Amino acid sequence: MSNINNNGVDMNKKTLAELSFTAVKELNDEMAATCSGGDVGGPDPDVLLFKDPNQTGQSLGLNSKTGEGIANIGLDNEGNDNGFNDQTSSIRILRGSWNFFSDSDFKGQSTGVLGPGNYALGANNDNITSALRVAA
Ligand SMILES: [Ca+2]
Ligand SMILES: [Ca+2]
Repeated sequence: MSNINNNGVDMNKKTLAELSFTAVKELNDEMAATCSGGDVGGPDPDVLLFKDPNQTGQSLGLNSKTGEGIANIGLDNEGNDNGFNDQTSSIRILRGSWNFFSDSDFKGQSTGVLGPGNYALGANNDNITSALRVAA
């Protein structure tokens, strides 16, 4: 008579993205202050952000160790505005599993965890401000 499984999670109502977001948010609350050690714009990126749909337009590479990320995508490694805040319309993930957020410091709306592949951003189009590498 119930859809609730042994973990108390109603799988018919929770999407994978929502479940992932909960786990990542807990990670964020503990680690965001010290884990923003990723790099933007370097060679051999783990992730490419594109300003236009379907992996076209100007791109920005991101690199990070697992458990760290880029707390403000709009700033380059010298702290200067790189023009990429709230501009991303598509993503290519080359390595790792990542979560992208609408606000700085891994807050706000989340895409959910995404592994290697090409993605459109849907509701988060022109909204992404931070990126966290959640798995290798
Ligand atoms: Ca765009
Ligand atoms: Ca934003």
